[in-house]
Amino acid sequence: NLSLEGRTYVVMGVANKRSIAWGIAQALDKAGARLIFTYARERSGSNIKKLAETLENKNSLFYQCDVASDEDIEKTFSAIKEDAGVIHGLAHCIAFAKTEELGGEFIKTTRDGFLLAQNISAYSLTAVAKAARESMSEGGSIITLTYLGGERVVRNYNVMGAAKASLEASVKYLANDLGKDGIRVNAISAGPIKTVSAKGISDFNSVIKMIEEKSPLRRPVDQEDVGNTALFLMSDLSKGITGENLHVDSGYHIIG
Ligand code: 0WD
Repeated sequence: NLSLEGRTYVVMGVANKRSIAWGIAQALDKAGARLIFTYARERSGSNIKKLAETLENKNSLFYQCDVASDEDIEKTFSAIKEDAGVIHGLAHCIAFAKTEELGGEFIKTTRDGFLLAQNISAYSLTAVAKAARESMSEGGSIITLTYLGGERVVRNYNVMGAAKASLEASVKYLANDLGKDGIRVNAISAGPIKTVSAKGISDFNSVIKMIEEKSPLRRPVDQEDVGNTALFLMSDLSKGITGENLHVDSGYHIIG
């Protein structure tokens, strides 16, 4: 069933109440899960602590973790192991690229900008999966967030498209490695949602307009849509699914 009673999940990447990660946290909380939040910036940390007061389960834990640092990841996950014991899943909702590389021609991407986007937005999944595995002795579910721009050319998505392609391939390799431990790894490919990160993409409003006009459901998705799908992927109802890229995008990806 969909109940996550007695289970613990790590949610990485809540910056504020509009973050997709917050939609995921709310869905997992409603299902009875205990939550562990990690954040990069102090400011996000104080936002999350305030937001967490609105959750039904008041036993959340909080850790600062910059996924660019192996030391941070190691420290965070050993603290989590010590403080929370066994964990049952992890939601990786983290991405970063330089704003100036999210518009115009992809060919102008710099080496530094390319590597930065790959480091924070793609490699970090493998790094945190490796660390989280140590606490996932009962098996579980890891999810990450991706976007159609990793499969196709989406105007302005550029360097982040290359990072999402790498992230999506990582999901498959990680799913293969971790399957024998009863750990599933999947991606949710979300349609465009207005968040702080989305503001970095040039001409984001016209992307939303396109969804309203062309997607089968004729509406953009929201944090709740993604949160509920994350709940399904964290629960045993999805126990036969791994290495999958599940589109939560009003069906937009099937339109030519
Ligand atoms: O339309 C959208 N918003 C979509 C987003 C459509 C499809 C996918 N996604 C993806 C994003 O690419 C990302 O992977 O969903 C994920 C979450 O995105 P979001 O909810 O749009 O983003 P936002 O609310 O801005 O949070 C992203 C967070 C950062 O926020 P702050 O403001 O604290 O930097 O990513 C985290 C951080 O919390 N982050 C980091 N976390 C740890 N270490 C790092 C880092 N180095 N860099 C960014």
